[in-house]
Amino acid sequence: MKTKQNALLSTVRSIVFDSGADLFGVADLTDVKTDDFLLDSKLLAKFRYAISIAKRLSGAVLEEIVDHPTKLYFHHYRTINFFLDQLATRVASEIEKAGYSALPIPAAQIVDWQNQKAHLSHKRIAEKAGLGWIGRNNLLVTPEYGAQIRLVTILTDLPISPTPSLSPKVEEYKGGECSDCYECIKVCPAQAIKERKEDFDHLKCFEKLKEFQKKGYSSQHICGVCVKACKGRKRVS
Ligand code: B12
Ligand code: SF4
Ligand code: SF4
Repeated sequence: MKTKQNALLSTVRSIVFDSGADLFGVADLTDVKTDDFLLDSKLLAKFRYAISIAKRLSGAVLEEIVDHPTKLYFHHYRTINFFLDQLATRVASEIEKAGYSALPIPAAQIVDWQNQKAHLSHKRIAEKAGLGWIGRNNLLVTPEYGAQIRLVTILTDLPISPTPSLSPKVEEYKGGECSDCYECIKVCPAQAIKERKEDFDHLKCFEKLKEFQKKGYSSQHICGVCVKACKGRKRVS
């Protein structure tokens, strides 16, 4: 039984990396706050594990961003969402073929527009799966690529070992987490990013994104400025 599960996990990992995704991790949901997930509780109860996948954004596309989103970034944003949704569907169907259950969660679909909430938080799952930490910019920051990634999640009942927490890896360099980096604070056009990540001003950020949308930079609420600034381990090497 264990051998069959391990073989399936290794097939899933191959699908993920062969497709061009960049990071992969597994979270045990028993330790994750899920009471605010917008999923039917009976459905959610079926799944003990979550697979978290990250795809790196193009450095060249980000290069063009100065203080607002660009047309290239908007297209890239949609393309990466599409890529992640396709990949999550493939992973889920591979798991289902082997007799387990798996639910791909959309990369960027809003369920509750008033409160700007999706089915679940990909950031929270990715943090638990050891991919990175929540940075001053309120985003999931990875040592490898900073915040220059997009995320997707697949919930499953396939019993798989969770990936270890990132903390030892983070502590290896310069005090860990954001430490003495303040790059995103310097560039945020809304002054929404503060010294303490808990003080991140969600409303100021959201107002700025609405303004960008009204100006016609994109038909969706995107920005990219604090994403471009956040380069991960590279900033300290
Ligand atoms: C809705 C949404 C938004 C909304 C509001 C965000 C929100 N609710 O937190 C808006 C339009 C403002 C937004 C902005 C951005 N987003 Co957005 N967004 C989402 C989406 C679709 C759902 C988020 C969600 O439901 N969260 C549920 C809550 C409960 O969980 P949480 O996010 O962990 O919890 C936070 C909120 O509750 C927040 N909060 C607390 N009080 C308040 C009050 C208000 C008014 C708001 C808005 C938030 C808020 O604090 C919690 C801790 O951070 C996710 C995809 C997903 N399914 O995760 C992408 C996602 C979070 N966004 C992403 C990105 C990249 C962005 C932008 C950079 C835009 C862009 N693409 O250029 C900015 C970044 C803003 C920032 N610095 O945080 C990425 C993050 C990748 C990463 N590296 O972390 C995600 C994961 C999409 C993806 N598939 O990769 N986003
Ligand atoms: S998305 Fe833009 S406005 Fe919001 S925190 Fe990042 S840089 Fe600031
Ligand atoms: S740019 Fe620096 S301070 Fe901001 S989130 Fe990234 S690592 Fe943290």
